[in-house]
Amino acid sequence: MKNTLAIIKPDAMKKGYKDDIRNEIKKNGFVIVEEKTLHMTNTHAEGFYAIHKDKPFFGELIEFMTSHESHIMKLEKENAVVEWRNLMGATDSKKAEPGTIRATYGTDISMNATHGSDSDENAQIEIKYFFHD
Ligand code: FUP
Repeated sequence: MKNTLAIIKPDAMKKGYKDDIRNEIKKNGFVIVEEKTLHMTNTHAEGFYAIHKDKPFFGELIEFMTSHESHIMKLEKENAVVEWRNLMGATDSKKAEPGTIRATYGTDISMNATHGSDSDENAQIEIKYFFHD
């Protein structure tokens, strides 16, 4: 599978890291096939993270994702899901390996700069969610 969904989250957008992160993505051999900047509504964010709706951090997650614009990208590369997750690093920016995007541009487990689909199946669902193709 060649595609995945990447999001530059509100924390990184607010800090002006959009171009730096896009450049890292391209430097690492991904093609940005489609992209758009979007200020998520509650409906967008709650639908996107529906799988986490019973988690204790859900309210905080929705508040964060609707706090500012996000930049949403459909990426293409061989083995895109795994390659993008490797480039992002661990979910918690404090634990992410040095040099990864989350270590470089994120702060902690909630403000972690970027999102990436976790499976080919979810990548297809998430791409459709934001790019109605
Ligand atoms: P990931 O697949 O790496 O994005 O991580 P998860 O699906 O486990 O979590 C989705 C998002 O929920 C994370 F990006 C940030 C947020 N989160 C928290 O805010 N607190 C937590 O304890 C766990 C996740």
